[in-house]
Amino acid sequence: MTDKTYEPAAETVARAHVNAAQYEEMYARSIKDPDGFWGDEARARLDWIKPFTKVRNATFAHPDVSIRWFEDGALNVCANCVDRHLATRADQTAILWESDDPAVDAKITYRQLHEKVCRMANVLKGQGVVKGDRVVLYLPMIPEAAYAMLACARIGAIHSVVFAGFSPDALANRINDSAAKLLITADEAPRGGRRTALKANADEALLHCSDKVKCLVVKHTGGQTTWVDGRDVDVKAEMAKVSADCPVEEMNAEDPLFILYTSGSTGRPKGVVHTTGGYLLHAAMTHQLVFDYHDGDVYWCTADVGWVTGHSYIVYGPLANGATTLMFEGVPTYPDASRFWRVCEKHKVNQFYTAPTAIRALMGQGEEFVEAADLSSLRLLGSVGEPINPEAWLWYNRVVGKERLPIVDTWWQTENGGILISALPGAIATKPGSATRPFFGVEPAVVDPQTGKEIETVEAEGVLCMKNAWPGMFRTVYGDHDRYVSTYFSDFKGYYFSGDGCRRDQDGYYWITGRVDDVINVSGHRMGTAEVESALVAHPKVAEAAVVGYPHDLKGQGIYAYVTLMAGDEPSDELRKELSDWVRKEIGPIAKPDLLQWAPGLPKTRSGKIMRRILRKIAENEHESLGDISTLADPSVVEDLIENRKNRD
Ligand code: 6R9
Repeated sequence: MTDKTYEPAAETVARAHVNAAQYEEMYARSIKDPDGFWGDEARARLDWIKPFTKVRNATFAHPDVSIRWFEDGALNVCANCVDRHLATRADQTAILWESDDPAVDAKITYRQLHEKVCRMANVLKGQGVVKGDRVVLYLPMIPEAAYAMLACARIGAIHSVVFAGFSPDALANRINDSAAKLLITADEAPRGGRRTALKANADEALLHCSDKVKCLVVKHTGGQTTWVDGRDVDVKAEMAKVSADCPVEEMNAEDPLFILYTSGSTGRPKGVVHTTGGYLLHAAMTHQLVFDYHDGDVYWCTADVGWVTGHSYIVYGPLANGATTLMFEGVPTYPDASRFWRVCEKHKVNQFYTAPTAIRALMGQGEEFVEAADLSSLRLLGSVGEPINPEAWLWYNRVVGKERLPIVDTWWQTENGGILISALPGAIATKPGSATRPFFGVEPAVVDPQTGKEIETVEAEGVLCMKNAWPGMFRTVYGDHDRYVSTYFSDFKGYYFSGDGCRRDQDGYYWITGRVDDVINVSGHRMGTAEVESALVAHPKVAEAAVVGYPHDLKGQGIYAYVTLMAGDEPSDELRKELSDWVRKEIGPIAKPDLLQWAPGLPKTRSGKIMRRILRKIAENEHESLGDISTLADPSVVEDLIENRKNRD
């Protein structure tokens, strides 16, 4: 079933920016002559303040990894996303905002966007923010989130967006790690008819930060908040007072644009650093070609700006292309499961980009919610965040796409900046569950994890690596370049290691099989098992904890926690709830264990290493195939874990 190939429809091919022959030709050039290829693209797609003379200066060679693109060029991201469109499309909608409340929406034209961004930039300057300073954003999905990102870019400040679902502790860690000067938040974040008290969370976070950190507050719902005089600033009121003119800062192509924290297999989340020129080029080009965006289209990516998808495909890519980008504050199931489709109908959406977890959730609600809406404006469907299972793909294709729309399953990561493997709608036939083929300039390698050698045959199975630098890739881990090198460039020397497993089929198509490290993907959100473990062991009653993923019908993967209590503490349902709430408080609701098993002991090797392979098998209810357990220090603990396992599906 999954090997069936879907050829693009004739109308898709006719409209597409790139057809099959052009894809082959452009791809070949991008690999053979990357300097020529990317130099041309960068000149054609971006406005430069100072033209570059050098395209690429990059090496993956261990341990001196260093990546630079267009390094002697200068430009400004905000000027490229806003100012340069004023001459031709000042009155076109830039941001189409759909509130959580289905009765409320707003259209912000490029002219208005320019004014708002300049005002916001002047407010930041007024607070002493200068080029190179870090600014943390903790905001709902409101236009002010885009204004704030672009305002930072305009004056050369580095933004770090923290997903509004993260806890005060997680927020404080990110403010402190990046030594941010300022936090921008809102009173409340409405989602699905409920409100999260963002400002109250921010207040709590700021107790753990330097008292020099200022807090700009967007009064969005008007909900009650406490106010700290001298620290808190009403942004909208300040924006009304300051000038609507703000010059753009000339930025070197390699100056940082933003930091985005993401989970890895060890330790605290890493601050992934993206820079100016290469990132914007990659975001803009992939947005145009992968989604086949044309002038006048209405494009909707349902991600949150707290994740990289929101950065590249709600804000930077679309706005660089002068697009109309839809920004949605709500959730797919509020007021009911037809919301996505109602929004597509209401705003005549042409490209719709969402995550498999949302598709699976909506699949379960029944087709009538989709049928109720007129989806005739749609021309393309996209998927991102996790492998899309063929059932979800086929439903998306049949029920939403009416078997006439191309589906682009886009594989990429926070670290990558933009899409690396995906179909181009008019050029590449699709297969349900495969991300298909690499984007221009992207050279994947399937590497044998045992030998570390690249598998050269077309059909291959192993771990997914990249052989060469692409413009949008991250340049470092904030404040810790050694961690950059050791996490991504050391296991397989000479390659970028993605952390994903994959298979390449006889047609050269890539099938991503999921993470091979201790990262789990819960509803498209990346979570390090180590992060959840360290939250659990921080609880005074927990002696030890081990966390693994297990297959979950809706979320893709669920969080399964094994917990050993301190001597003298007894398991109880109250304690189970207490631990769950504890993790929620430490990290955020997305990290709450779905299943929590009391473990009198954990399976360990004689050297004391937890055998996660065994814990994963038990969590997956695959305890029949545990493999060799004779090397365990105490094999009897396994019996108890199997007997009391929580997943019996
Ligand atoms: C953009 C984004 C990255 C991880 C990645 C992989 C998984 C993302 C996927 C996919 C299969 C796809 N992933 N897209 N797996 N097919 N189309 O999601 O970034 O949050 O950093 O997650 O997500 O496992 O390694 P990020």
